[in-house]
Amino acid sequence: MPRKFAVPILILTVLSLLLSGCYSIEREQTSIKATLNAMQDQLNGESGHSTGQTPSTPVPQAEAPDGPADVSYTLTTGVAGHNLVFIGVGGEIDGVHNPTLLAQPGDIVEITLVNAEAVQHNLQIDDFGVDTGMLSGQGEQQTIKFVADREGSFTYFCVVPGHQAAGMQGTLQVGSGDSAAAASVVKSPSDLPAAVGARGPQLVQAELVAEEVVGQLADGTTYPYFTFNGTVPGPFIRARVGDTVEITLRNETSSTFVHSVDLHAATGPGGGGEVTQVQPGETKTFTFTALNPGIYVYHCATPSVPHHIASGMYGLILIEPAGGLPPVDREFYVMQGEIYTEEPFGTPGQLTFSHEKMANEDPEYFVFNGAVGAVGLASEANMLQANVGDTVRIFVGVGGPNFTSSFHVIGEIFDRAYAFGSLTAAPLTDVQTISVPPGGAVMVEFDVEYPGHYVLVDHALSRLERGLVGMLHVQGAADPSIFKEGPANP
Ligand SMILES: [Cu+2]
Repeated sequence: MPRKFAVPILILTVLSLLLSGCYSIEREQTSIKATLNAMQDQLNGESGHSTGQTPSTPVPQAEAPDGPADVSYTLTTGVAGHNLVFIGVGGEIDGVHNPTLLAQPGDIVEITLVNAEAVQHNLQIDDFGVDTGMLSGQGEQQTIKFVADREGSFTYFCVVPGHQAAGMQGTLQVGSGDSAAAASVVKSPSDLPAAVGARGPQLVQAELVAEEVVGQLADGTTYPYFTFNGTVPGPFIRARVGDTVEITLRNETSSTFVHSVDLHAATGPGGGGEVTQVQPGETKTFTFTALNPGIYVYHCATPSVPHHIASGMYGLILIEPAGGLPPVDREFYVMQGEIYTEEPFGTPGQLTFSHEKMANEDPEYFVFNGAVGAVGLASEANMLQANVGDTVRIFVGVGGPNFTSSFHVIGEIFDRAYAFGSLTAAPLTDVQTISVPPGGAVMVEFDVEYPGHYVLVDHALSRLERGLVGMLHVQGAADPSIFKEGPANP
């Protein structure tokens, strides 16, 4: 009997460790450590300037153009936590880590790299055949000059082994500035399937696609997200108790990590996590019967699991009770998570994931639906909208991976709160704030009786200053018997 379970578990563990994110992370960390050690040696062990292992001979340039540059940028080298970065100097890129450099097709582009420490670095753009040559002395600098003769996104990076993986890379964007803007990963809180209602059990099929995308975390700030179907949270899956649910997980060919899915609504090994470890380019399918109604979290279950979750791989699956849920006027889908970056909150440019801060549960960002102010503050398109008199229902989940939400809507009271996602227990009534644990969800309902803006928060309000805020906008006539400014009897 134990043997029956031990084998698959062993296989799973080995597969997970060898083939998955863990492997990549370990490999990345090893190279970062090696890099840091090398830097340490160079800074401490050796004395002064005469020590560079590689002579700093400039590499011949690919026919530098004549004439003045149309755009010129200066970058210096630096360290951000455990990562190495290029840092912008002057102008709009000043202080920005791995800034996106902009040029128009045909521009003569000049990029100067200044070496900040007595450590080897270079900057090269393979697409244009240019390279600063290896810099090794502190303060040493070299300029490359070339014609950006075609439109597109091109990578600049440091060629020293391990440095690109450790973070030394950025984008040269030639042409339309629009495409330089990072993709939005924000899931609209209004994007939910229609209610299941009173139908009988049937087959429900859902396709999840693991996509690794650089997305906008805040204005001028991007983060390397892991997503289901390109958004955070992933798609809202909706079925009813007794349904046969067929889940297909495809991992994009462009992915660099293994991914998987564990649905808390599924009864079976790992909630599907064991049979869905998918390599890049691979697809796997499994089927479960929805035995218990409720509102459930699903998430990636590939080591390092908290890395995958913190990077955005979570969503909700609703299993409606027989007969469906009572109809309401508005339904919304909101999930909370934390993001752990090497760079402090508010740093512009492309940020990098910090395994150490994640392990220490010390996030830089807290977000609803994946990005700072995503739900209605950063973009009105994602605001929760309702009219006076509506009954509003919000499905609130916490992907986490670590922090419990004290979910609250400022200026409203939950008429009904379905704690812990149970839809069969009687709801709590007249609730101000409800706890939502990581890997848990709730359903709250309330009538909106008065117009205005109502702010969604985690009442652990320090998190508001780290990006965790949303907005419900209620339109309609103001009823002074409910609320008014001034004394009761003027
Ligand atoms: Cu994953």
